[in-house]
Amino acid sequence: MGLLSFPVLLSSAVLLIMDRHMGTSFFLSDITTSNGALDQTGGSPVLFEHLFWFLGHPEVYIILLPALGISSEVIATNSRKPIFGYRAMIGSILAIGFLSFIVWGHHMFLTGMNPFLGGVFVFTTLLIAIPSAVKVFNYLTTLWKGNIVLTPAMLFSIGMVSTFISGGVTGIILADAALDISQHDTYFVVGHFHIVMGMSAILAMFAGVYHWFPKMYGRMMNKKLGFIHFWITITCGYGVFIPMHFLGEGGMPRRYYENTNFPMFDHMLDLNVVISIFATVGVLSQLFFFWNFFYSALRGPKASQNPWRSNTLEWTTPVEHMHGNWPGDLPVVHRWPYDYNKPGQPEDFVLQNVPLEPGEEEH
Ligand SMILES: [Cu+2]
Repeated sequence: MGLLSFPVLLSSAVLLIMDRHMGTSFFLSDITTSNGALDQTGGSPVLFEHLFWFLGHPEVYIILLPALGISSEVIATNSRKPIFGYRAMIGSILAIGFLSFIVWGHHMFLTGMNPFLGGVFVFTTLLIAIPSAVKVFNYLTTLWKGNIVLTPAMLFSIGMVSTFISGGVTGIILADAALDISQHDTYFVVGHFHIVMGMSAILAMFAGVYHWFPKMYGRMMNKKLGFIHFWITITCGYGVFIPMHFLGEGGMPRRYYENTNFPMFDHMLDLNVVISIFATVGVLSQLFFFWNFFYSALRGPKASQNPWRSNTLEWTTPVEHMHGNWPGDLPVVHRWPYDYNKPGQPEDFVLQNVPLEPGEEEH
């Protein structure tokens, strides 16, 4: 996705340099300055927006998709169940990746672009709700009747599913060209994307750190500090971004340096104070994480070979770091990574390099 989207931004940057220094007018229409009209005319500033958002929307998903992958792994491991709808999960992630390239216009409904074109972008954007919903339902069904183990990584992954839902729902409002008229460039947008993409990506990043920390440092992180970190982080995250939707409904614009200059926003001051308190506490609570991270990396209790009783190959490497990961021959993969609670097995997990027994179904 990066390979396909970043070159477009880079090309537009080149065109911008040419506009500024070589007398071209790719992005300049009739522009009057205090010195009179510019010589260059005939271009379109909206073209720059098109090229920017052709990068901008896929770029959001470049951040989000690894979060979905990490959560799939952590949720299956800690539910002690195969991930529900494995093929649908793969199909959905590919569909989200593909669709992300044909929805950029939903950032531009109010640029004066043709309403028919806007309608096309409404359609493609709303299509993304389908694979996203498939993923959410598959996460929930994976949890359903699982032997759930609430590690900090698991809590952060479930938190990711929560923010993916609550932020996704407001995306349906913003994806609609008509509803977007009153929400565009307000705090509603800020609240929406920070929940669905900012919080989801960060929660899953923490899930990944807590989950693979024993692999990275050979030591365990402190669980209690992890729980404290999770509950304060998610409470403050929601405490910051949910009220922003109401600020947006109230008409407060984003990107203003100083809203107190405008008396019509005064009645929303209290809500902004609430947001600032949650933001301050939320940021401070990250100290629990940093303390836990650095203390555990140096002094934490030694990790066992496979602390989460996971199936995947990384947990078969020796605890001591070594070149090439495995001593001797590379391990051979005999089974998929989700053989949790497989009937007829002595344990509730089977490492991927364990050969299938005679007569054993693959999965
Ligand atoms: Cu977008």
